[in-house]
Amino acid sequence: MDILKLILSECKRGENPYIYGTKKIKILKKRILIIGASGQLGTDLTLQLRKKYGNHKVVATDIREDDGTLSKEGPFEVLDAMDYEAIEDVVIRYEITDVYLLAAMLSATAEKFPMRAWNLNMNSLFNVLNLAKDRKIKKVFWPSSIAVFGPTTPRQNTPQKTIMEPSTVYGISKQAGERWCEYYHNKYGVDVRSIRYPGLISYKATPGGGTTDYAVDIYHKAVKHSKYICFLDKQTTLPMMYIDDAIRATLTIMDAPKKAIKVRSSYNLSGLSFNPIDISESIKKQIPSFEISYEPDFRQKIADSWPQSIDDTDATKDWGWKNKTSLEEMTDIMLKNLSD
Ligand code: AKB
Repeated sequence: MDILKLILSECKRGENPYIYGTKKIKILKKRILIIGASGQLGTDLTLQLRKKYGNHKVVATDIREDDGTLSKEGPFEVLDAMDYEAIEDVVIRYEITDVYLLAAMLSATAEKFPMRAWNLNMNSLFNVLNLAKDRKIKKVFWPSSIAVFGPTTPRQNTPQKTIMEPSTVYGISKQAGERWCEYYHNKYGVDVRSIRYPGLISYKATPGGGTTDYAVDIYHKAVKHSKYICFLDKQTTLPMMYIDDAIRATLTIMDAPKKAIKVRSSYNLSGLSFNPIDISESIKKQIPSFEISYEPDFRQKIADSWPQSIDDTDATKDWGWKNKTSLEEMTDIMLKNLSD
């Protein structure tokens, strides 16, 4: 795009720095790289960041080719999160300032491939932290998870700081990642920000390999077959969140002034807490014929080691976090969009 057109389009979106001051200069200079953009969180986050900053400013990348969802409106590249040189090359070519590292192996798959999970989850993080340490990028977002907690953690209203003895490969990698994020911030001044996501529920992209995935799958099966066989038991209460809230949290923490971010490991984030009975009851209100049955598998043990609800006082205090979407509202949105 030539520079005149760029400035004109940015004027229309209220982003012209000459009119709107120095904060807007920062926005104009911002160029974002998303690694692992085709996953569940990445898809919605890429679309939202492009809406906010402009399509051409958000470079989506993934280990797999895109099906058109992300490459239609903006730049897309195939990129391996484990390949430092390849990431550095994209950073230089696109003059990237902020990196969102979303590539990871989630809890259920990681139990099957422990070493692959550890290598992917840790090496990708080091690649991005080292780019920031060498001042090749300015800001990093890295997602942590409720999986950092374990069977010895208090399960109700789990505090920000508490016993953390994760019993899954994924949880161990996320906890180690949190320690490294804090270390890189304290030692090298790296501006890294992180959230401990609960299970995320969305309709644009499906999750892959997680323990909380049932809460997405259930909506797909409800719409298609009016029944669902759940791989977790009926009373398994877990922290969850609708994707719009998770994206809003991500944009808010990344926009917050540096000094507001007091936690440089990762913030607790609370949204909803429900079990398979609760979600099936909310579906039944709209699809009365819906039936659920239970066949718990190895994922039950993972779920049983995680908290049931989360205390997110620090996120509220430091950068104004508040969840919005209720279970009933989420069911409404999910069923409507999956039926279209
Ligand atoms: C998983 O189930 O592994 C993820 C998570 C809670 O981080 N959704």
